[in-house]
Amino acid sequence: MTRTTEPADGIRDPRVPPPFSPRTWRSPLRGPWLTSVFGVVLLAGLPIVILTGLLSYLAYGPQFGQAIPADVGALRLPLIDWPTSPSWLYRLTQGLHVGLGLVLVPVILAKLWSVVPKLFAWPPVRSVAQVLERVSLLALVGGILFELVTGIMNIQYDYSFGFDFYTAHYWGAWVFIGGFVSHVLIKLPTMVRSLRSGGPGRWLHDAVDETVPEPPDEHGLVAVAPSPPTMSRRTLIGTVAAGSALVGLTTIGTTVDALRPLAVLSPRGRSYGTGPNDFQVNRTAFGAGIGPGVGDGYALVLRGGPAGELRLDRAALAAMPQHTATLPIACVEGWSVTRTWSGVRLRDLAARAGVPEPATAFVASLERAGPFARVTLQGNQVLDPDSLLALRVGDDAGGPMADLSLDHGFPARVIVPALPGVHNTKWVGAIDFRSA
Ligand SMILES: Nc1nc2c(c(=O)[nH]1)N[C@H]1C(S)=C(S)[C@@H](COP(=O)(O)O)O[C@H]1N2
Ligand SMILES: [Mo]
Repeated sequence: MTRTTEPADGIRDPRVPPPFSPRTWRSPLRGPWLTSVFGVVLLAGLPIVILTGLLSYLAYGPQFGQAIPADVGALRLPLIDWPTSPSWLYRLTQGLHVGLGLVLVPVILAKLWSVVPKLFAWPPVRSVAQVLERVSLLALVGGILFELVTGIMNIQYDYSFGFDFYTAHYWGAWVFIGGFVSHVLIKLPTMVRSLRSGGPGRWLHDAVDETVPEPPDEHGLVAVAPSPPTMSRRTLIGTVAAGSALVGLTTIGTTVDALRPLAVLSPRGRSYGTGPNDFQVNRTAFGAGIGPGVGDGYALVLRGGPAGELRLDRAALAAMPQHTATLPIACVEGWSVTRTWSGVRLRDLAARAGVPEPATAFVASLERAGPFARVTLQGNQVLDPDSLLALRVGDDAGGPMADLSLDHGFPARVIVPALPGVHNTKWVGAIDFRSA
């Protein structure tokens, strides 16, 4: 075989053992074109996963110190007031973050497989440039694997790692972003060139018995001692695509009501209550230490007005003007559901408390401990006409309404358009409206 470039030392030196000898890697499918096919898919998809992840951080209200981690030093993002419209905004951004992230897993694994010989390049240190490239690859590969593992464990409710998920996922994201950006800058020309070399469908076209390795490359991806092909490139790419499609099919049901039965990988089971209360529960009343007697003697406490504290029992709340809104709950873990909610507008409660133009509202649950028992809402989130202290819930198709079940926040819960699910506080005990 004639080579256009100087071969790595390991090729001719028989003392270099596997896996560092390039002869270890025999698949005839590996090569810059194949890697670039997976690369271009990731180049299109991963920026969306990154951006929607950062948006989720912003949606948590870092200006109130309630995004996690609260203090991110130099990596502070520009603060914005998260909007309340469109009401499906967080459902879309977070559904994309989790859903697309999962769908890309097979592609990421295939891309890593396609470049694995580089991981064992010999000699390991050749030049300063090569060391820098390997460090950026470490950030890239380590970062993406860390983000995938922590993200998937989180949506599967597995908090067995001994650190805070949000904090780890946030810092891991920046390690990954650093690796990703430098990798794209370094590799973009190679990717474009490799894809062009494949021409329209050149490598895709070959059947298995026509499959030959790509021409020798300077990157060390093409096998120097290839085995005979056992599958064609299009079979490999098709298998990866089918894997992604399967992941997509078993995930989409966590956000699209009609496809709910397909969500076989969701750890949340299938039944959560009766009638309109039959939808996902993130923290159960039992888990939150809320007993069935929570409604006895219940009175919502309103604070912040000039007249001091005001108490409204459920009858008083029910006697106020009731408003109905059809709004999603969209959890940071990717699932979402649309329901019709009815109750008292938050802005009516603010006016009742004597703070008609609140800058913020601090909502406290009756739940004592628990990371999500308290939240600060922005002014626009309090004043939106669809922002409710909900007392009742119905399905998304105009069916009959029922009182909230204990698990969904009886006697009363917050529901605000486009708000991350986590901030739709259940079992609300008090709201403190603040004018500045
Ligand atoms: N008091 C309280 N409210 C809470 C939570 C909580 O742990 N405690 N979990 C939140 C989360 S993470 C989500 S996604 C929504 C889910 O609402 P649901 O359980 O009624 O579906 O409730 C939110 N409200
Ligand atoms: Mo959530």
